[in-house]
Amino acid sequence: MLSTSIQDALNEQINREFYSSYLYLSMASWAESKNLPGFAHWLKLQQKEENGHAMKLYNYVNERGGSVELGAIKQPPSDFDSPTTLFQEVLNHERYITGAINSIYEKAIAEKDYATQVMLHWFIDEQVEEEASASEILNTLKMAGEKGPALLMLDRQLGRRGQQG
Ligand code: OFO
Repeated sequence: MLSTSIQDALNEQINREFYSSYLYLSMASWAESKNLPGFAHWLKLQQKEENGHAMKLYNYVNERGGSVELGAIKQPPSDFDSPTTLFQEVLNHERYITGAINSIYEKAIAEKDYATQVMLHWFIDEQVEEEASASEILNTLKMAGEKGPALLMLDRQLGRRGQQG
């Protein structure tokens, strides 16, 4: 059985994951409008992953006999100054999510909720990976610049996400 405070924290996290999904979909749409199909492809895959994160938490809350409460999803931004600022926002957002996961983990430790701690290990690992991939893309953008062939090459590379296994 989940405590009310862990249940509330997990419900808030479900909302954050759906917001992440919404944010990346909005970013994908911006990339499509800028003729960056590879960026859009990467962001749409990310959007699907975020839905998966929300559903993982949804299933866990139900499995533990809790009740899922879905809140309103806030409106994501729809305009971005450049691909670099967009990826800076991806990285900032993932860092924020890492902080949120860590604070639920701390709560689970304080309440001796071992099952929630074990479930959150997956999210803690996932956040390491997500921050690393956002920062790698951001660094490439900063080094290679956003114009001409460099941007085209990065767009092609991002368009191959999911094909390398
Ligand atoms: Fe991007 O990992 Fe979930 O939110």
